[in-house]
Amino acid sequence: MKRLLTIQDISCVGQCSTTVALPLISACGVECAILPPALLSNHTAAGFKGWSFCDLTAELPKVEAKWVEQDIKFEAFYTGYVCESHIDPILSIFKSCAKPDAVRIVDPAMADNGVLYRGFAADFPTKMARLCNGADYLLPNLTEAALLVGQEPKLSRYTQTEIESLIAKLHAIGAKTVVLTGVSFNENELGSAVSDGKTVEYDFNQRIPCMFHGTGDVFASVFAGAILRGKSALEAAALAADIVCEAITATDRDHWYGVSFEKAIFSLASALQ
Ligand code: PXL
Repeated sequence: MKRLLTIQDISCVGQCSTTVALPLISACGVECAILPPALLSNHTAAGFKGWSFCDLTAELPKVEAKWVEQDIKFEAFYTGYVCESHIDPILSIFKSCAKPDAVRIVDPAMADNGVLYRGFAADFPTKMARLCNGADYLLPNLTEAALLVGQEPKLSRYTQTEIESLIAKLHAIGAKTVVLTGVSFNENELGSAVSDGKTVEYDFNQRIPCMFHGTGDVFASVFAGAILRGKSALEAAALAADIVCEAITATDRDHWYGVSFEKAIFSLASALQ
């Protein structure tokens, strides 16, 4: 069994980050170690009135030192929501705790719908770009992609030419494979563009006309698990999108802060059996 380290916050309530990654990656049949660089009472998205934030930056080098001392290494890293002070310690762990050919999966979780998440400064995307440089798989949504390359996020539909130009810029900041989510060329479909730097391939599902929190984390977690189980980037993106759709469909209308991904775990485990 392969061992992946996920580095992202623990939001105690809210079905995002680590509380999504751990169960979904486990369901993929991949061992999931965790390193939370911050502990929050809940996520920061609209709906919650506020949040507590315990920064664990100082803990990161201490954890790293113990892992180095004991020769604890990982086949893969998957990073999600992190803050500026976490980036250098994470880059150090990428180097010191990597098995040969360890895979880096970076979800630059920082923005959606044209705006940065509450709490991030306007220059944060330039900091996040440092974590994206060298990513084997970079998983931004359209807003994150634009901010990472210094473009104004666009809320109207992108053309295929615009999508592919955005992808080229993401490769230029150092991403090997780009999986751009939230791509849509018509009203009925929503999906992702997967590029290895030579070819761009697309995967689409029927659009579900609702906005849910935490779907990016479900997508990235399933993607990471599927990659470690030997799927191609396109196959992993397609499975991740199917699981997101199943989770959304299974979520009660009044369940506002996340998606009921728990109800899609059986499908996920079956798909990767
Ligand atoms: O789902 C991404 C995410 C993760 N962690 C925290 C967040 C968010 C999105 O808002 O606030 C703390």
